[in-house]
Amino acid sequence: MTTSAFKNKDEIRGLFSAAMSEMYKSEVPQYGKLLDLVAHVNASILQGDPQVERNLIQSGEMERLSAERHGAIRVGTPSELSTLRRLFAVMGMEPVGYYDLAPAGVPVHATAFRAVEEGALNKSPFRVFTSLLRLELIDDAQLRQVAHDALHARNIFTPKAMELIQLHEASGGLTPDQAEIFVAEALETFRWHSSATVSHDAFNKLQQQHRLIADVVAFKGPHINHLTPRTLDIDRVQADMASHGIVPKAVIEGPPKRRVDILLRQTSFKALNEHIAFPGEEGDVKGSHSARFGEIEQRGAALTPKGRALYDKLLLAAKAELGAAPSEANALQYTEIMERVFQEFPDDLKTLHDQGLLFVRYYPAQDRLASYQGADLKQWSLEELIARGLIKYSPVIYEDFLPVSAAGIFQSNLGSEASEAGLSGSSLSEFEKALGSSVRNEFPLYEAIQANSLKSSLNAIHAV
Ligand code: OOG
Ligand code: NI
Repeated sequence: MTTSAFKNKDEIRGLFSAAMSEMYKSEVPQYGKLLDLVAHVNASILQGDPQVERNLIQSGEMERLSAERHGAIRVGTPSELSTLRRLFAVMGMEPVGYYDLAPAGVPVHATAFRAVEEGALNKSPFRVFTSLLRLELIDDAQLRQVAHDALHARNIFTPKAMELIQLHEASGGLTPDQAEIFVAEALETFRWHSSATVSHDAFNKLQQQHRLIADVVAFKGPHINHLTPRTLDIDRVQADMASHGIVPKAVIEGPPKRRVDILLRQTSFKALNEHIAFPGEEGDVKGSHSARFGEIEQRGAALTPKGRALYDKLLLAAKAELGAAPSEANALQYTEIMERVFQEFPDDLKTLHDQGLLFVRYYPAQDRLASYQGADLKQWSLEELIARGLIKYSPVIYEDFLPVSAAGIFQSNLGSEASEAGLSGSSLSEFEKALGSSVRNEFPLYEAIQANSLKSSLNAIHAV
């Protein structure tokens, strides 16, 4: 079989993300409400500023505006994690970035499965933030055993999904028919199950240890716990949630509102309390659990290591000044502190670029090139070409996550017992061992986009 007979992996990812969205909307009606609000806000932004719409059409993003950008799941064993890696590979998604949530008191470490090529990201940017529970952090040995047994007794993948994963590995792709079956079978892994696999008593004990532990251990599978569409104005959606009957988390995670968006801003509605049944209790609803929520995101420029270090430094300073976890009680104060502290972060594209704080995509200014016919453009440095308006640039969009923000998202959905005290002992090498492969560092991916764009811009200019 020739490779062209295979279904394109980006298309499989697109189908999967659409199927997941449909499933989640029917499972969590509140999520459908959030989608409506986001669509409403996006539409009014587009109406108010035709330039935004032109930009989106030009960059080919318009049709995907309302498609989800990411989702998240949490798994319990190395084998679950490594099989997920193989499952996501069918859809062209690779593990990028390592996120250690232990310092924020959340007993997981994580990666994001996503497409890495620019063209692939444009086709479907859908990613899955995937956390591995660190069982060793359960200090009660008996409870640790209960958790271990429950996790090892379950199989979160359907036999057909396994078969198609193996087929993909053996032949390098799936035909359109196989891909369609794969999407339906893979979806099963992410479905919600309203009955727990452990006793009510064990469930309570797991919850007491950490709500997250119960969420991962006590169910048949790693239900998708949120999906996240993109909004054109996150502050508006945050402000409007309450009047739409949606309870927002206290603060927007990530950088404050700025002229040049950087990294990632996120907020969510709080996880809903859902009834669950326990084994042996014959459909008698005995308990409840809150795990599933809806989130929105707004992405900005990817920062260089230098820019990222400045972001981390300022975020740390702002959090230290607040002196407590952000909450409803100090939300206004948090926003005031963040805006003030982040004044140290340049907020115009030229300074950000000249100081090497963000990654950019360079492009030749075709309209200006004509007037330089015959000139020896090779003698000019990049700075000079930019100063003469022959090379322009725009920010490369950040495609990854932020550990402090992720911890904030976890905590706002785990209730008040979420601990601020740091846990210790996780490591990238442990995670990679569980994953069965290394995770890619995100910085070289952005670096390559910038370097390639510079190279093709210079080629175009030198060809004049
Ligand atoms: C994942 C939280 C992290 C994000 O957007 O930062 C996340 C989880 O709650 O499982 O999705
Ligand atoms: Ni998220």
